[in-house]
Amino acid sequence: MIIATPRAAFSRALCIALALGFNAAAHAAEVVVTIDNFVFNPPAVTIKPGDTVTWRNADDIPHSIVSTTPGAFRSKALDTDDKFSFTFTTSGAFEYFCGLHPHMKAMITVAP
Ligand SMILES: [Cu+2]
Repeated sequence: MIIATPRAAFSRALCIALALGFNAAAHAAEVVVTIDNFVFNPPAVTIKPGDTVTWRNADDIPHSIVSTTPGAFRSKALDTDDKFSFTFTTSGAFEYFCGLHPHMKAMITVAP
């Protein structure tokens, strides 16, 4: 026989709250784009609003991330193993390039 004490009820409510919170957090994904040998990899990423893209420079020379959409996102020069993260809150297609090597181009698509 199970006796529902107030303490058990509280524990159950806490579990539900944690589960809901966990689900909300799990919904927002983080995608990693690696910069290696003058290439953004993967070059095209599709994410949902609220997701975060983290770029990591795996090259032994600096790179940066510059959106072609003015003011959207722009990193400083990233040295080897430096990271830059940006959370996309609005839908759209965001092209970007390396500020130091503008021929390096890639794209983030944000779609619900
Ligand atoms: Cu570069």
